[in-house]
Amino acid sequence: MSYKKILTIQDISCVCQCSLTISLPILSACGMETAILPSAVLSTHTAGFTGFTCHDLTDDMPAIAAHWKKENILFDAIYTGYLGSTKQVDYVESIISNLLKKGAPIIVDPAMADNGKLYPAFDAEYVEAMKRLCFAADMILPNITEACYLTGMEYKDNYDQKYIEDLLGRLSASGAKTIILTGVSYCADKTGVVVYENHTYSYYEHRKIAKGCHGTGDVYASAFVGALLNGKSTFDAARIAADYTVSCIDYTQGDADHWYGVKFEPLLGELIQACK
Ligand code: PXL
Repeated sequence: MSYKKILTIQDISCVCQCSLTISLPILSACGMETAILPSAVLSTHTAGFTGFTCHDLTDDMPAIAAHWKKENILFDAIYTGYLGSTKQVDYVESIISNLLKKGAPIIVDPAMADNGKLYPAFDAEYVEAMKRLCFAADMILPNITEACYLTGMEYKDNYDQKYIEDLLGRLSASGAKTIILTGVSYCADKTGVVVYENHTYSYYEHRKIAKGCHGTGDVYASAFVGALLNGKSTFDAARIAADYTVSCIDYTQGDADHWYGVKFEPLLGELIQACK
């Protein structure tokens, strides 16, 4: 594999394992030069903590991007996650136009909602901006809640294959290209991911661990990008990322003090091996 330089744009939540504190180590472990553009600095993530601090970095983004442009810095891929504001989506679009090598994949995790609800920081205007970004991307990794916000379809806890195909059909009709839909579960003890590529669906089903964990969407997306840029097919990257995420949840389970994230670091060797 050639040495690639990827840019990832998401927040820094200083403690609690999410966004950049997950993506940077995972992408580096997968063998990539990993450049970061922090969208905001928070004391912790916003899911489960109260009183967290948040310093929005929106206004710093244009100057950072302008400096990179002046230095002729170009990236082989871009992967965006949790962004701090609607305006940031505009800046991300400008970075996509100006700082990517020709043909560089644009991978977007909408990272805005889960379990039927938007995260506290976001509103309808943000959803509209995220639609633009997702439908311009080469690959998106929504969960079912995010796919519902992107399409206007009703969110359901219980659904069948037809519902999932409708969701994917609507995403595709709106402009989505390759879609990796996460958290698709047709029975109590299994879940999985549907890969929609070139009008074909494939499903990778795996064990479901009863208790949900914070940060697993970021572990999944980062591992997916790492495997993909190591030359794996979309389906294989989706499978490798799922297996790694399940291992991380398994490894964390049973430690009540570690409710805020998953212990992904001790298992990086497994991911590196799978990417070979
Ligand atoms: O893992 C997604 C995420 C990233 N960053 C922040 C979050 C969340 C989810 O709640 O709050 C700040």
